[in-house]
Amino acid sequence: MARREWPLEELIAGIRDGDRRALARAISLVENGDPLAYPVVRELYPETGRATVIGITGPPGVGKSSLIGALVSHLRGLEQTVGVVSVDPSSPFSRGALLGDRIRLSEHFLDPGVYIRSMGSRGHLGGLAETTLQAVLLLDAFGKDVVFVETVGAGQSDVEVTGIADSVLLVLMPGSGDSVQALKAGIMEIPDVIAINKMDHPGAKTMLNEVRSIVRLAEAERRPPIVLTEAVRGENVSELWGELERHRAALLEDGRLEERRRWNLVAEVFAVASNRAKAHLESAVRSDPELERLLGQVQRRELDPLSAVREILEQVYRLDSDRSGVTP
Ligand SMILES: Nc1nc2c(ncn2[C@@H]2O[C@H](COP(=O)(O)OP(=O)(O)OP(=O)(O)O)[C@@H](O)[C@H]2O)c(=O)[nH]1
Ligand SMILES: [Mg+2]
Repeated sequence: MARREWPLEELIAGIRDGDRRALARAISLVENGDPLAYPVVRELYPETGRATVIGITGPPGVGKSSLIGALVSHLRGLEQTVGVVSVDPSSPFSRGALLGDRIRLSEHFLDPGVYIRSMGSRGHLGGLAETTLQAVLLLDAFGKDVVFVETVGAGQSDVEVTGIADSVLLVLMPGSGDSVQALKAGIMEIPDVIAINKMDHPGAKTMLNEVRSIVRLAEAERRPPIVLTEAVRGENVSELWGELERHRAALLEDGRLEERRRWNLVAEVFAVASNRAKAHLESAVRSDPELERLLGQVQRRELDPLSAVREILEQVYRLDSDRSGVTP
């Protein structure tokens, strides 16, 4: 089948009019790092900010996609439209994630009120933060009421991906001991809501108690509710949605939602800019034999690391690093 070429104006109008093919095309542009994606998002950006964005993170295989599937069914029952972006930070390609999600979310693929997309990070200077941000903005402009962003909780990348969310849901299951330790040690940020999925497994109650004891250490107002769920049978899914709604309503009530969103957007700009700056810096150094040579000198201990940093920043950005505070 020949791919239809979209003139820019048509692509933008298509998204405004709820044309799924236009949305799919625009998200592909975003995923491929195609410069054509910029004017599309730029035009639509003033129309965004209406969707409820929920980040869903957690270790591999705990049932994040299954739980999203169950939440989607629940929301469709409430006549809400939904977008889902699944991001796989471990893979530059979306194929692996796509296969799993095809199965987990299969009943929703044909529903015109639901748009599901799995994404990798292929060809992206701005990294996953950029791909996700742009995709979420497109789904928002498209008019989805709720947008879920799924990512495997793997430290930095999941923060990058869920940074745009109004609420963050952490999914665990019996046996997610490493995540419990990470929460305890403060390595993993305390989420807004926690689901302990696979409550049909033995050990769910023990897990609940363990997580409870950690959550109790947080300040009272930051203590997330914990819900036991069984995604495959939809058990406690409406309760889980209730907690997510309550979290959002509480934020909305005292103006913290606006504050959080403003803060999130600034953080996104910094995240994407930092990723791009890093990619730019690396390629600038790698393509300049003189700067490459500095790296070799550092490796042979002929030049100290900070002198190399100063030289590189001076050459690449004309930065006087002594005055910019870049080096001590
Ligand atoms: N017994 C049981 N199995 C579940 C439950 N929820 C999900 N599963 C199963 O757990 C497996 C992983 O589910 P997924 O939804 O793909 O998990 P995920 O967290 O999205 O996985 P990744 O995206 O690969 O990290 C699948 O075989 C599901 O059928 C549950 O509540 N109980
Ligand atoms: Mg998944």
